[in-house]
Amino acid sequence: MLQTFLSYYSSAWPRACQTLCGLRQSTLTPLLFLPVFLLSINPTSRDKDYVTTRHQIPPQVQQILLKPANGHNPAKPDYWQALQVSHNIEVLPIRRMSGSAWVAALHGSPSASATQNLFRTWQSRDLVDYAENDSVVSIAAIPDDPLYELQWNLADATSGAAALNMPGAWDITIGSSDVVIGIVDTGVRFDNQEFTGRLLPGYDFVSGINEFRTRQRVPEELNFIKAHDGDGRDTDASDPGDGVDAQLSATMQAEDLTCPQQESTWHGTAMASLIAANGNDGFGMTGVDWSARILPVRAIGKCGGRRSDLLDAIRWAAGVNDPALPDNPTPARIINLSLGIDDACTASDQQAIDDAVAMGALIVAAVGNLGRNLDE
Ligand SMILES: [Ca+2]
Ligand SMILES: [Ca+2]
Repeated sequence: MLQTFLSYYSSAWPRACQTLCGLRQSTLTPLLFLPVFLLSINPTSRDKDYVTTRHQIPPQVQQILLKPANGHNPAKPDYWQALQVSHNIEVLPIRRMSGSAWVAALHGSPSASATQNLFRTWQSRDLVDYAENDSVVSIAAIPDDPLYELQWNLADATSGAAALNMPGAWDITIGSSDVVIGIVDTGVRFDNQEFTGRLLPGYDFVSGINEFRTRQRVPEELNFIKAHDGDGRDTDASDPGDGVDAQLSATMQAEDLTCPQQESTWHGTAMASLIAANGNDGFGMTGVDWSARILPVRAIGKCGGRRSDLLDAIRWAAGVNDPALPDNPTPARIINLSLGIDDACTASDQQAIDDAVAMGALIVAAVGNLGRNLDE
C-alpha cells in the first residue's frame, strides 16, 4: 500500500507542479509563491518525509474533481487552503482538467459521508461550482467470444431497434447460478461446450408411440419415430435431432401425418445458447445470462410435439408434483417456450401456465414469429 502511495505521489505531484508552474508563469504570480508551493509538491524535499511519516499507516488518498467557483484562482495556494475546512482532511491539487475543473486529492481517509459534507461546505461557501468523486470508470463488459461481433441483437440500440444493450447489463450482472432456466424444447446437446458446468439433468417428455395408438394400424417403422431416441419418456433430455429425410416424410404423409423433410434444427440447443451460452469464455457465442443453471426439458421430437407432452413438461419444469414422474429437484424460476401451436390458447394451456406461475415460475413464450394478428 505504501509503495502504491509513493508511486502515486511520484507521478502525480510532478504533474501538478508542471501545471501549476505553467499557470503561475502565465499569471505572473509573485515569485514569493514559488518556494512555498515547491516545498509542498516536491516529493524529494520536505514532503517526502511528510509522505513516509504522516501517512505511513495505511495511506488513503481519495481522488476528486472540482470546479472552482468564479472569483477564485486555483493557481494560488490560498484557494486550496480555503478548501481545507477540516483539520482531518487535507486537500491538494493534482492537475487541471477540461472544463476549468481540477483533479485533486483528499488526504486523511475521509468517509463517504465526510466527503459529501466537505463538498456541501465548499458549495455553501461558494468555493466550488461542483465537487465530485473522481469515480473509477470501467470499460463495458464486452465478452471475448469470437462470434459475439455477429450477435448484433445483444449490442446497444445503435445496432438496431431489437438490440438488448447487453454490455450495459453485463456491467451490472452476468446472472446467478441460483436461477434455474427451464428450456422446454427439443432437448439440448449435452456435449456443447457452451453449457459446461451449467446443465441440469432435465427430463424427456416426448411420449414416443402414443399418438399412433389411436390408429388401427401402427406401422412398425413408426414406433418411436417422433421420439427418435428409441423409447418414450425418460430421464435423458439430450436432443437426438429432429431431421426428417425424404423417405420418412413420404411414409408419414401416407399416414396422413404432416412431417416435412428437414435437417435437424437442434432448436433446444439454439434457444439455450441464446439464453445462457457461456459468455466471455473465448469460445463460440455468448448468451444473455452467463451464470444461470439450465434445465433442459424435452417436449418436441421429430415432426413436432404434442400439446399434452408440452403441458406436462411445463408443470414438471416449474416443480409441480406429479406422482407419475420423478420429482424435479431443481424447479425452474424461468421457463422458456420458444414454441408455437397453430391455434388459440386453450383452457388446458392456461391451466398449465397458471399452475407453473403458482409455483413461482415466470413463463417466457415466443410470439409473433408468423407475422399474424394474434386476435385472429
Ligand atoms: Ca425418450
Ligand atoms: Ca461462449
